[in-house]
Amino acid sequence: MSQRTAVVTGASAGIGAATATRLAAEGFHVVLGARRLDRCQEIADKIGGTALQLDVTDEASVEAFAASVPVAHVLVNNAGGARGLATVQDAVEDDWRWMWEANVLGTLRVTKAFLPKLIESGDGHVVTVTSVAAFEAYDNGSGYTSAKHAQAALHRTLRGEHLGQPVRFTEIAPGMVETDFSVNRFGGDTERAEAVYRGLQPLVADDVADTIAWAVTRPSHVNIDQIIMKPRAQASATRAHREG
Ligand code: 8X3
Repeated sequence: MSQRTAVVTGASAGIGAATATRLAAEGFHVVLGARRLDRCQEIADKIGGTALQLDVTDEASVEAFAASVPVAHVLVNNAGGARGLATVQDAVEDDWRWMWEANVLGTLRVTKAFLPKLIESGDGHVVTVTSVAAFEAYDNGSGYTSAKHAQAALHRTLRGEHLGQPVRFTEIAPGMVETDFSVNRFGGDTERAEAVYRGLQPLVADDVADTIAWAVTRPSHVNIDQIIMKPRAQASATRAHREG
């Protein structure tokens, strides 16, 4: 059997990089897409994958990316993230615009571009990394929680729209994962980012990659619809047990 291809967006760091690495170990040829091509290339060199520039907020970039990948079996919609923490009253429109572009429209664009190829493969799979923020609305997080709710609604809709076709859909909804997520959310403020994970053991990117790899390596007739995963010390987006 020829090697299966997995496409991972946001693959230059964090969950995306870990997932690319893990799927290569599972035997996939991995196509890594992200804005930072040099970072993707470094990982691709290590795992025998292919690095391509991808900005999911840019339709032309998504089109060019998809045109370079003629065959795909697995798509991992991982690109996205948060910008800022502000009340609705103080919401920064540009932050909202970026979060909706990256998480919602980015997932829409990339999924539209790859679905025909995934179905054509005869055994396709779309994994979308949402968040506990796709289930909960929390104070100061409305830009992100609303984007994640919308991204999840988009993803969950696909499941019904493609019933009967050879493609599976899995939503992975992580809670606290220590990656660049919080550093990016706080515009590079590492101290503020570190405080998010202080006093507890957060998930790491490999934990999520491990779960994604498990979902995509189930037999073709098994669809893992949703997995919500959090550190043991985290009960919800706003409730965690911290030591010290
Ligand atoms: C990240 C998890 O709790 O910051 O997707 O929304 S949270």
